[in-house]
Amino acid sequence: MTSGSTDYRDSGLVFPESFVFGSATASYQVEGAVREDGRGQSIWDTFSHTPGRVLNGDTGDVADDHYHRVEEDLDLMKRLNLGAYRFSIAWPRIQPTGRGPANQAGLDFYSRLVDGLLERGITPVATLYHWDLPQALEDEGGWTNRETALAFGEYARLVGHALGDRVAVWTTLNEPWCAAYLGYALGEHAPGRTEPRASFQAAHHLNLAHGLAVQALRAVVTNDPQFSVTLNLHALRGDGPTGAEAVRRIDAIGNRVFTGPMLHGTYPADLLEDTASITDWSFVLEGDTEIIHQKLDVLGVNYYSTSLVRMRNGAGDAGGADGHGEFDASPWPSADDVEFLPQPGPFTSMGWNIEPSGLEELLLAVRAEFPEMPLMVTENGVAFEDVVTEGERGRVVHDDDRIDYLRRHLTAAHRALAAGVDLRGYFVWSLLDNFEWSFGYSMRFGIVRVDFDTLERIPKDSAHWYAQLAATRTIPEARLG
Ligand code: IFM
Repeated sequence: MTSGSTDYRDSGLVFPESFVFGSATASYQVEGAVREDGRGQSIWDTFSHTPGRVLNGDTGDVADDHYHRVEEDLDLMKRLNLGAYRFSIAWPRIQPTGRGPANQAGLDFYSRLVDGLLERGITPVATLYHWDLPQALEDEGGWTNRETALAFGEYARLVGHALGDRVAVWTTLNEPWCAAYLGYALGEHAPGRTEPRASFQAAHHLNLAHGLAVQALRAVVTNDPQFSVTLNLHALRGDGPTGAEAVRRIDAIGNRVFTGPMLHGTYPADLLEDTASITDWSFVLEGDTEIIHQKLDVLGVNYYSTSLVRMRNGAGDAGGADGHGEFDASPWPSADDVEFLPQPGPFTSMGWNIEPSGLEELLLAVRAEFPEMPLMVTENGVAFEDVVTEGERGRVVHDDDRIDYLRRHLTAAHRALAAGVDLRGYFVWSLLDNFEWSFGYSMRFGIVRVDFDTLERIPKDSAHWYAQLAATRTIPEARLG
């Protein structure tokens, strides 16, 4: 495992007083209770109940049953010394069909959650969209339909009105890259569509939804919150003489398609050129980029691994002239001529390479492009095959590999801080083992194990380790059982 140069300690490092240590989850991944208290159907209900879409036919019907166990989970967060909790709000709990008046029971659930956090001294960080689009909106085109962005603005207003006196940080979208490209181009995520042109339309409407949501929230909140978005920015490395061109191409489709309009107020010219064979971007209407370009207080960055890219030998036209069906479905529409190379291990259970220095590189790169923007690592964590053993005081999980992963990544974050990055916090993904999208319950990212038969929570060793870090702001020396 590498973590950059070796002259930097990876334990005993102290984070600044104001640095926030939190943990994150998302509604569909943990809540369950999908048919309760007026919740409508989401695209993930439909997708997970469609045979063949999710490993083992798993669904989020029960998940971690967090909806019913919220008090227990809040107490757990307190015991783990979390300074902040990043959760997402299920749009279909608030508006079962994505339109119309708010469902009070849905608002009440999140209101209780926010109050419970505040009572325990934990800062609420709320995400409006972590992929559970109301199915009724998908039936009208989903994110390919501009109306969805407008509806999102209204949803933001309703939520902001109810919780806008207590939420400290509002995040509009989580990882719009996944929503647009995994959902509408690769088809591995809900709604499972494989339409390259539609995925760019979805990306734009997600951007527009972000801008409209910030505007709506700003108009109704009564406290003084921070506004943000969370992006899974791709940490790209180029291989060989064509590496730089390949990095530019993927950076445009994967990163700058979002940061361009959100933070610079314009779509990058090279993105529009690269994708011209698929779309003319005529769905970007006059005034849209002004709406998308809202002042943000902090940018959320999710980081898990790096990608190594180069141009394919003798590559032809990218993505096919009409953008339909000439190539296998890909999450990189218009970039079939870019090759993603295998990377050296070690790997996580997801098959992702473990490369902590990529986090440092990414934070430095974001700082270089947006020097004034405070940053937060809103997700970082790892799925490994945990082993449960019987300890003196019950069942335990000695997940030294996860502790090692977290320690190395926190060290990388600390290096970025030391290099002058305005990094405000770190959220471990995830608080609980949960529904890992198309992998179902086969991937365990939690620092707390969930027994999916009994729903019992078992803090893993990494949870104790993280609790010590959160309490002392100092990277602990060794594993704590
Ligand atoms: O579980 C997901 C999360 O929902 C979004 N970011 C990546 C995580 C791990 O795949």
